[in-house]
Amino acid sequence: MKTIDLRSDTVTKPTPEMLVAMTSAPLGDDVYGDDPTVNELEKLASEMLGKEDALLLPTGTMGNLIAVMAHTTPGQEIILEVNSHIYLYEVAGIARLAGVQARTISGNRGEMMPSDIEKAIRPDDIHFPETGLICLENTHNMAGGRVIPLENMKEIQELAKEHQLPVHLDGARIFNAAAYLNIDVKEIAATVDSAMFCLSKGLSSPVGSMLVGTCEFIEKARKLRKMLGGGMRQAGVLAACGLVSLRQMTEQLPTDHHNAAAMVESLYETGLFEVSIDNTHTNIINARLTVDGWTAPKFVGAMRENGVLANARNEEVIRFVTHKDVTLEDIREAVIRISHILKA
Ligand code: TLP
Repeated sequence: MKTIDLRSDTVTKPTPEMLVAMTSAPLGDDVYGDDPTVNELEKLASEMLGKEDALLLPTGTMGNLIAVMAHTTPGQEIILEVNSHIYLYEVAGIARLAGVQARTISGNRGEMMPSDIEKAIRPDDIHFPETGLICLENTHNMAGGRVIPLENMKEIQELAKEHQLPVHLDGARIFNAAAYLNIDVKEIAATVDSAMFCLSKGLSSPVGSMLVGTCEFIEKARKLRKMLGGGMRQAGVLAACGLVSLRQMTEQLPTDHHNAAAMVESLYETGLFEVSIDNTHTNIINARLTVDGWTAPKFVGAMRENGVLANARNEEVIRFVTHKDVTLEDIREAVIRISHILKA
């Protein structure tokens, strides 16, 4: 029985082009700044995102942490959405390592209202910490890969400018957002001061994320990356894959989105899940199990026994993620296996 892995787009294997590119990439020592393949990737990423400079990092988590550290000073407060990845899933690195306090705002499916942000910006008062940064996330993971509208990001940008605050985007899946909106990724990046995006998710690289921003910001970030132990040497073997990601793999994302929409429809037809086609913008599906006697973790265990892998969000919701290593046929097969479990 073939295993159908819908746990995350992080499970994607490198493409054959990546494996070839790794073996032929010119290499150097990136801590000395002389790995030509890393330099080429950083140049391409900054051009594609429309920012002055870029930095290759091992993970998105490190990219977000470094962005927070570079934009703030310890003791400040940062504003972020209550279900954001930085707040929920990055091991409180912002508290422990950046030394900042999180001020969370409840969004509407990941989207923060500018008026709520404005209320959270601290006025000058001897008792208060200083607000140092606003963080956004697009696509929004916990909101089921929902795309935050560009208009909302522009309004937040205006507000941040009025208060002289920087804005950082956790754009782990920024290319999915751009594909959904059918716009150049530059348009999204133009609404923020810095952005992190992942090469290792739908873009299929084995390892790697990028941070983009001004030259001054990236210079600071480079030093912080070294401090955190992320200064890699012949990182060109990874950058070679990243170049394939940026040149070829963004074309895969509309297929992943189409497959997710097809899966939502099939899950809906089983009558066993609450799913929303309107909220499934990209490659992430939040499916609420509506069968008595089953919890999401228990069901995830039963799916595993039937060769379908997914993650439970909580007691009720299961997350499925589509990506290049699952085909439409795999998805149809997964839903057949799922309905068999529940009907048995
Ligand atoms: N998300 C992973 C898990 O950590 C949950 C996943 O499978 O979705 N920002 C966002 C929005 C993310 O979804 C992730 C990874 C990250 C940052 C962190 O990236 P990595 O895993 O490279 O540290």
